[in-house]
Amino acid sequence: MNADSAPAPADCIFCRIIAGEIPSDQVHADDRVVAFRDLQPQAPVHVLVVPREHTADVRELATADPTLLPHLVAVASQIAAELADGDFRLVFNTGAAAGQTVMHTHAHVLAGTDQHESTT
Ligand code: IU
Repeated sequence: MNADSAPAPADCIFCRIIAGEIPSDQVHADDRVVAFRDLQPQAPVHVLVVPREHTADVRELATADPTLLPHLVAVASQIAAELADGDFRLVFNTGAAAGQTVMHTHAHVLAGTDQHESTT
């Protein structure tokens, strides 16, 4: 755990997916992030890029480990190039009032021909 991040809640679903306790359709994994397809896709390619270390949201991540953000963007870019035409939207819902439902930092990568239609 990073000194600036709170401990993960025991029931964090994304921590459990990262640990392999819950299956996911994984498209990328490295020592810092994993990426898997969203269960309820809002675009032809809808992947979540999730830091392995638990933080609640991107505000907390930016403080806890600012070097992780450019890596996350690079992974998103690689996924969009591999699974779509390379163009993508990157969305961090941040806080419940902004629509965040899973309180483990994640970036939505939305790509494919009609990704501009998505409201995620
Ligand atoms: P949000 O930004 O916190 O609202 O997004 C959470 C996303 O996680 C949402 O798009 C869900 O469909 C997705 N998701 C998932 O892919 N697998 C799960 O087990 C759960 C949520 I819970």
